[in-house]
Amino acid sequence: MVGKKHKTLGEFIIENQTSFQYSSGELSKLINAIRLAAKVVNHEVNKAGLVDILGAAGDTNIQGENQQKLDVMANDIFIQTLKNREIVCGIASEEEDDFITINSNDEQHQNKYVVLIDPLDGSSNIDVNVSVGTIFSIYRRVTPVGTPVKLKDFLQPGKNQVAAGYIVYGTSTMLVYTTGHGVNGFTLNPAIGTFYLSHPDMRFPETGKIYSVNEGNYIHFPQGVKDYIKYCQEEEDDRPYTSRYIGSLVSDFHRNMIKGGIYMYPKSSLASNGKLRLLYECNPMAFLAEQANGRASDGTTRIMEIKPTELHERAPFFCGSNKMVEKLEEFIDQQA
Ligand code: P6P
Repeated sequence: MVGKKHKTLGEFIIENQTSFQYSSGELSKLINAIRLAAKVVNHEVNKAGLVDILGAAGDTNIQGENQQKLDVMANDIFIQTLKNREIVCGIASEEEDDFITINSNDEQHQNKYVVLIDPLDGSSNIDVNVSVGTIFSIYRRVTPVGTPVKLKDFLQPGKNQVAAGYIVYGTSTMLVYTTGHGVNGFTLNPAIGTFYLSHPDMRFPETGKIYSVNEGNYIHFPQGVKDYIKYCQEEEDDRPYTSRYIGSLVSDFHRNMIKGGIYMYPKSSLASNGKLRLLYECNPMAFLAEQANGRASDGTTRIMEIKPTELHERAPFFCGSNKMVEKLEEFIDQQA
């Protein structure tokens, strides 16, 4: 008997075409471009151990981090794929110092979307075979269509996003994204290169028992965060919680969305605004979290309300099950 046919990502995009607000099919084409790039990066990531592609590429990015060859390769693949589709007017990337202006063949192009990406998040895990991911965020431009894109097109608050998502290159490769109508997860069948709808309507449980933070930085955290971590460890009610931290935001987020939990990257005496980048890490993950009935803040302010001032600015980031993030915010508020 033929098994139940799972819907493919392509079928899902066509079915939901009409729900993309004022989309003339361009947003669908954009998601399709990301789908293609995800398959190419997946192929490279999966064979990384077999060819001499591991190790630093010898350069450092604007973050001052050693660029791994796979970082650079993933960046090039996503940028080239998006350029080829002539749907976007600009791209910003963790691996690019400045934003990239896309001048379509037709100078008076009508491309109205900008894309911001972290092409390979969790890159410190690349050489040790731990899952990594790609994060993307999509906005409509705010400057006139047909003119060169400007910085203000990228410095929009996260609440303006029209779509966001991630690809997690893990034990299986998944594409998880939202266009503002809930969150859906698609699993790649590598044998035929097709993504199937495996996790429809993903939602954070209202609360959970997993907290994810690099406890090695504990002594540097603000007092409110220290108090919340101790709260998670107390023997009371449904506690102590379990500590799970992969060191790859996409993987920690994905597990917590399925099982319930909170991910924390606080500011500290070592990093006054935390480590995660607001535009292409915090905002897309915050959009997904809220669309999945979760919550995302910097400890006091909703992440998607923050007005960005720089392309690579960082923000403290707390994200996950609603009740857990609310509890964390209470502890921070008590120390305010
Ligand atoms: P730390 C990866 O570099 C990343 O941006 C996130 O994916 C991850 O959660 C975090 O940084 C890990 O940072 O300082 O705990 O090693």
